[in-house]
Amino acid sequence: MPEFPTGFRWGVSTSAYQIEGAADTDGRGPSIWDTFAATPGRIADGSSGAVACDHYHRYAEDTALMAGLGVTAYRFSVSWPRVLPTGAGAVNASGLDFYDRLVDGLLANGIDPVATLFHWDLPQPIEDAGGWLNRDTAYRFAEYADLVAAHLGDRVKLWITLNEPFIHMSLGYGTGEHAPGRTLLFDSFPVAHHQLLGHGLAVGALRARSGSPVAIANNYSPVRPMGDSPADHAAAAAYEALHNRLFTDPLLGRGYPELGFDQDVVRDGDLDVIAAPLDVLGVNYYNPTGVRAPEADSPLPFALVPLEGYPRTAFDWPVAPDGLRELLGWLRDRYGPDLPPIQITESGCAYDDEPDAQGRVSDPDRIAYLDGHLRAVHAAIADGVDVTGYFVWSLLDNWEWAEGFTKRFGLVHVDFPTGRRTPKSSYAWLREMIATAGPDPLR
Ligand code: GBH
Repeated sequence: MPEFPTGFRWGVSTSAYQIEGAADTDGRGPSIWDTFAATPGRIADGSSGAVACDHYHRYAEDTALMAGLGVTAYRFSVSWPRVLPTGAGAVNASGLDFYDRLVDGLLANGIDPVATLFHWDLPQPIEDAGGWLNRDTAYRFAEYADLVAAHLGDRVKLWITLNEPFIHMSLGYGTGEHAPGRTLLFDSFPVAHHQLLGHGLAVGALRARSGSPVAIANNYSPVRPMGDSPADHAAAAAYEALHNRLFTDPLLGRGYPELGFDQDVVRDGDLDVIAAPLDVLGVNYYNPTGVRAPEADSPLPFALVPLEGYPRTAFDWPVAPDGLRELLGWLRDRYGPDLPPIQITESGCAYDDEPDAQGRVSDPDRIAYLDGHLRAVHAAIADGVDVTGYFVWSLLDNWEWAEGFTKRFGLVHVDFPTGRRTPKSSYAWLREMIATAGPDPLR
C-alpha cells in the first residue's frame, strides 16, 4: 500500500440505533425505528434494535477494540430520543451522561470523537407532528443540535449534522422501505428541503457553541449510462441530479437542480441558510449505479440496471473501488473551488462471516475490499482531490435497518444475542495498515 499523507484520519463508523440497544433504558424515548420495527413485515428477520450490540452497556469494551485497532477517530451518532425523549423540551440528563462517558473514554485513548447528530432515528413525537414533512422539525433539530453542542462542544472534534439525507428521504418517505414507512415517491421533496434547512440552522448552533469543524455526510454513487442513446444519457443525467446533486448543489451554493419538483416549501432566505460554509464534506460510498432510459410507461425518468463484471457482497452490491476514484474526481470537477476537503465517512461491505471451529473469523473478501478502496482513495489524492480521512463502515456487525441482523458489516464479529465480540481477520489487517500507513504514522 502506498503512503498516506501525515495527519490522514483513520476511523470507524457506527450509528446509535444500529448498535446501542438499551431502547427502554435510563429514560430514552421512542424513535420512528422502534415503531417501524414493531410493525409486522417491515424487518427481514422480524428483529428490532432494542438490544442490538448492547453498546450502551459495552461501550468501554468497544472503545478498547478501537484503541487496539489504532484508529485516530470514531464516528458515532447521538440518539436524539435518548437526549430529548419527546424530541423537544425536557432533557434526559442520563442520555447526555452516556455520551459524556463515551467521549471521555475515546479521548483517554487518543481517539477523536466524531459525532453525527441525525442518523435516521427521529423521535416518534416529532414524526407524529409530521416528521420532516413539517418545517418545524428543522427548528427542533437545530435546538437539539444546540443542546448536544452545549454539552459536548468542547470535546467532539468533528460534527456531522445529517447522515445520508437522500436515503432518509427516498427510503423513509419515498418508497417506505425504511422508517417512517411513507410512500410519497416524488412528493417527498419537502423532506429534502426541511432536512437541509435543519442542517443549515444546526450549523449556526454548532458554530456558536463549539470551535470544531462542521460537516454533513451524503451518500454518492457515480452514475454510468448503460447505453449510448441520447435517452440513456438523459436518464443518467436525471438520476445523477436526484442522487448526487439534490443535496450537494444547494449545500455548495448552487440552489436545487431542476427535477420538476414542486418547490413551494422553499421560502425566501432558506437557500442562504442551507449554503452555510462547510469545513468538511462527508462522503459515504458503496457502489456505482448503472442507468438507462426508462420504459415508455415508467413513472420514473430513468431505469436502474445492475452493473456487470464486478464481484458482489452478501448484499449483492457490486465491489467497485474504481467507482470511488471516479466519484471523487466527479466531485472535484463539478464543484471546483467550492468543494471543501473530503472525508470518506463510510465505506464498507457485508459478508456472511461466521467463526470457524477454533472460533476465528476469517473475512478475506473484506480485506480485498478495504485494500481496493484505500488504493482508490490514494489514487484520488494523487489526482489532486483533497481527501483527509477514511472511516470504515463498520466497527461491529450490527442491526442493518430493514435487513435486521442478516447483514454483517463489521471488522468485529458480534454473536447475537450474546453480544460476544470477535475481531475478524480484516481487523488485524487494518491495524497493520494504519500502523504503517504514512511517513509519520500516529501509532
Ligand atoms: C449506509 O447506507 C448507512 O448510513 C448505514 O447506516 C448502513 O448500515 C450502511 O450504509 C450499510 O447499508 O442497489 O445494489 O446499487 C447505505 C445506503 C443505499 C448504499 C443503497 C447502497 C444501493 C446498492 N445504500 N445502495 S445497489
